[in-house]
Amino acid sequence: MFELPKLDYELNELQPTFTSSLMELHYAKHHQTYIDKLNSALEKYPEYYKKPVEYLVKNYRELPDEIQTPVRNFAGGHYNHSLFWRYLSPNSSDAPTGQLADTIVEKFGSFDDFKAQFSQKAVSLFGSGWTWLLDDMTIINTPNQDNPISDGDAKPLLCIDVWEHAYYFDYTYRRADYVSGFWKIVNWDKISADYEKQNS
Ligand code: MN3
Repeated sequence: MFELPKLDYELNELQPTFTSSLMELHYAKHHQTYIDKLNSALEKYPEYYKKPVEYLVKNYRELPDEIQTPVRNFAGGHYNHSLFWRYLSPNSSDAPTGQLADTIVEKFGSFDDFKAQFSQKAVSLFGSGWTWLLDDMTIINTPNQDNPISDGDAKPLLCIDVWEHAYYFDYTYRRADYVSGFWKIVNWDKISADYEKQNS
């Protein structure tokens, strides 16, 4: 059975970007619901409880027909949120370091230009979905709970949840303000280390 991952921080530690109430709703309610629905979708196929969620997201098209769509949505929801929480920190460093910092400058011109492009992509996403920075230095949007690993070899380095449930409680319709706040809690130390590991 899949379980809610523990966070590296308390629900009140991402303020002021996220209030504790929003974190409680998003983590303990929305994320938990994706996990509950994934577990119930797999009831007839308990062998998949033992697989890493990443495997299910990557290979959902190979699964029995009747569970492909629920796995796409609910394993996707579980995995995407697990990545999102992992990329955040109350002790955010302002910018990436090392190899990732160099690659971002090479590809986007500057870290600020990267942030502007990523923000623009997130603010302009229509409907519900996610914005991603992938390790091939592309910035893409995916709809609903889709994850880029289902459709290619590039791996996520950073993502932002742009479903309304991710910000409406704190920001109402002001998605751009949410995206600005997001930059204050990005765990660049962890993301920079991930990148070094993937490229070593
Ligand atoms: Mn969400």
